[in-house]
Amino acid sequence: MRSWGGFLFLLFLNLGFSIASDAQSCPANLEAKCDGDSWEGEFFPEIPKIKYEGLKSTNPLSYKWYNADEEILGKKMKDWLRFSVAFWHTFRGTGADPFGAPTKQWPWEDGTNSVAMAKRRMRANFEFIDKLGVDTWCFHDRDIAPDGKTIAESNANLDEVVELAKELQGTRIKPLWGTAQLFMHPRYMHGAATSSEVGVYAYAAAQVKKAMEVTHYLGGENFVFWGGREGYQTLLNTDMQRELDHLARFLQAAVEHKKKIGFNGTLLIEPKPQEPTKHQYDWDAATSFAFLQKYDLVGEFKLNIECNHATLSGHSCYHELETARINGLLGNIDANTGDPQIGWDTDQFLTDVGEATLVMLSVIKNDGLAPGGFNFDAKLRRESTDVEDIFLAHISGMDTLARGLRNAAKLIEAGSLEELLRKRYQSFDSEIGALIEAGKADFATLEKKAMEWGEPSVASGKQELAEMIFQSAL
Ligand code: XLS
Ligand code: NI
Ligand code: NI
Repeated sequence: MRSWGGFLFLLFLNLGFSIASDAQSCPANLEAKCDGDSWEGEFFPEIPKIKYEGLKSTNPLSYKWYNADEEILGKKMKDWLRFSVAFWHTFRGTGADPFGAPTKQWPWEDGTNSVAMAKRRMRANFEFIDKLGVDTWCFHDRDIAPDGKTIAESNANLDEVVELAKELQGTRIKPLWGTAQLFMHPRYMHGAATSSEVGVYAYAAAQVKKAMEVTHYLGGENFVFWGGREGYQTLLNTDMQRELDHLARFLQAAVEHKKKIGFNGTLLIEPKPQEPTKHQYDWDAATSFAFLQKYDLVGEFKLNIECNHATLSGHSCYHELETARINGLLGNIDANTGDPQIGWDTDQFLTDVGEATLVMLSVIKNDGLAPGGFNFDAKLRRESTDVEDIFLAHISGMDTLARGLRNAAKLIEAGSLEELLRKRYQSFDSEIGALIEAGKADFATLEKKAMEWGEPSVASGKQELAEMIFQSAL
């Protein structure tokens, strides 16, 4: 049995937007330089730049599989993978859960949610990104800058932090994507674009407008819509048709605004079946595709597939990726995984090599994800409380996907799976098969053939062989 109350509370705490009430530390050796955003020390003085050292290395602060500039199937590893740091988990995650207070006491936090604190955190973010050696980051408007009392005040807070982010990004770093956080504030309790309150709908529009503008200003390459509260708790009080119409119009307005401001980034819908609502409208890739088709939004949106969301909807990540890919909708991946024994969005770093290999098979077939990439929508475990753990978690997530890429390339180069697949469908390479695939075989033609052929011969599906081939690449 799932306890939804527990889920909501868990989500609230685990998304990392709750601020520790206990004042956190600021190292004494920085003296007065600890206040405001005037922190002048290094945030990660013990951590060097992370480098590729290969499998022989025993240094945990090194890459064993991820060699950014190495070419695999004609593309550099960094271009296949396009790794990105999720600001909310990495810098706002506190380790709090429904049963306990925050466990993480990052030395740079002062326990406040001030703009000055937001700016100092931003400095930590860019030092982290630089040491990890990745090129992109992802953010929600409200996790990088505090909410104000009015929209104008919130926008001003955001502008101040974004200005610093712009400076710290330099020429190499940019957002993989930005998004508006439309699920935490109580005003969004009935949803944002699907709220029953028109005032909330307008407020959400104002927030998305601004978030899109700052993403554009920072050179962001995509903009995400995750409908955390776009759904329902009970259909008895919900006009589903009206809510879906509102959501579609909201997304249409986002397209219009994107064009108006000259933002060329891809708009992405991130499916998730539930949590925090009992039922989210963007349940999975197929449901989202149907929605986009119904409202004539195909061509304007792609999908951001999150592996943990895939398993929540009863699919594998590979299924969701392939559903998106074959429909031309694979835009980005929120790289994480769930726990096989836990039924909610645990947002763990993906460390399963088999799963990573399947993920990379899809990505290779998609010829990469650009302008999307892999966003580590993943958090440290509650019990991981050393600053170093933030690095270790990302390194292991990056190495796992890099290993998956190498394995997937091996499989593709060996060609045996491809050959198995080709053979399995070869009866459709016949004259009548070609007619069927060209849409020219009517039922009368097929009936005539079936009668002529009699009982068809049916070959083995070779499932065990397929699995054997797959295993041999891991
Ligand atoms: C929550 C989502 C969220 C989106 C961005 O489950 O994964 O973090 O990626 O709003
Ligand atoms: Ni996500
Ligand atoms: Ni998620």
